[in-house]
Amino acid sequence: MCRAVQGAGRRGPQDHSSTVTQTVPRRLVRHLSVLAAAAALTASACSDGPRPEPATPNPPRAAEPRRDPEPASRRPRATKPVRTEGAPRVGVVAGDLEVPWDIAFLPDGRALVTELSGRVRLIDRDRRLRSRPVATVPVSARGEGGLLGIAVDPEFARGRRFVYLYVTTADGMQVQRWRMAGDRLRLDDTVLGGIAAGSIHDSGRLRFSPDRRLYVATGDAGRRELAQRRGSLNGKFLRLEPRQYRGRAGRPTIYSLGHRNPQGLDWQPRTGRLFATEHGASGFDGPSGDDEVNVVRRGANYGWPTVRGTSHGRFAAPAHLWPETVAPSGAAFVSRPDSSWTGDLLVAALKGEELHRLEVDGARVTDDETLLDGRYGRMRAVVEAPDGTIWVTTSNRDIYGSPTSPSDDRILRIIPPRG
Ligand SMILES: [Ca+2]
Repeated sequence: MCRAVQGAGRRGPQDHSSTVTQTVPRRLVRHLSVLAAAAALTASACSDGPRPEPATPNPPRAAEPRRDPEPASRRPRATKPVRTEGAPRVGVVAGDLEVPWDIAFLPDGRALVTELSGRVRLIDRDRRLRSRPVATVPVSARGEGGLLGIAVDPEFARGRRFVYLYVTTADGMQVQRWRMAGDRLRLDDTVLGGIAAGSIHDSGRLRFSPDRRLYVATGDAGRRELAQRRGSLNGKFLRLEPRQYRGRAGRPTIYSLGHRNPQGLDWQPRTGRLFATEHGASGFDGPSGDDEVNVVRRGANYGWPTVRGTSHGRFAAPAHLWPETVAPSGAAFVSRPDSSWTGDLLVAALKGEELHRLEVDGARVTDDETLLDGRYGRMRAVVEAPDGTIWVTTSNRDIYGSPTSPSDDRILRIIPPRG
């Protein structure tokens, strides 16, 4: 049976084209490519079991990297990325997860996945989900909080076998360093604390920059005045040096301020610009809408809660704006070559229940294509796998969602189109 078709939820493939038509006024949507993607999704829907994979011109196993002692940033990427002809193809890597919040790949190609409830799961190189968690992290799973982001030490392959977790605790948000021994993670130390947690706006994303600093996004925790308060770590992008994240951070660098709830960040290939997504107001703290993509620069103030929308005055204005709420979460550039998506910024949208493919020219967003619209529900994380495929997590079992499939929540694997 085609479970994905049965469980497609609010917007099934049959009404996809009408959905696109209705949303054209608020989005720059490319009808043909979206419809082509919808057709491809329909074709692959019957493979929507626990971990089947649609046939692909390039067998993924053959394209996976070998074990390599070099850190990821220095590893020569000799293997060709997995690509497909025509429309993107979507498969399901894993299901029955508890709000998979973030994904980080180990140098050997295996993937670690955080679940909001506190479990860290391991997906083997053959994309099989281990049933036993590699760690169960004590969390304060209140509202939007819990076990959120994950990042692997850039020198993991050189013996720094550390994994960094972003956790909501009873004492606030913490960045914790865990050590991987065998297939288990053990708590090593708390790297960073002093970040207020709330039942909302905990951000939760952390990522290593190409120059191996650790960037930690923080939300306003529902107290919007914190974002402009320089003495607070909330509503900021924080930056940690290697000696800080491998020791104790002490006072992190406040890289930028004036953020409401940024949940996605990545660096543009070649230029090194930091792009980040941010949720706009949602009613109680202002009229709903005005979700942002920002180019985050050191020392800049992004304006929350003083300004919003396109008019940012003396504050740094967004590079892209969604006037109506899509709730952008994870973000990742397509960095591997040979795809028509290479260089684009992918953004996972929660309320929008879609993946946005933003075309970027320098620091400007020039186009916004909607993919997977409504097919799989809320989208939380998006990452580029070592083999060049795109992994996306759903978030239909969080406090705002409802399952679109009996196997929610799931991790999707998208094969980008050749280009
Ligand atoms: Ca702003």
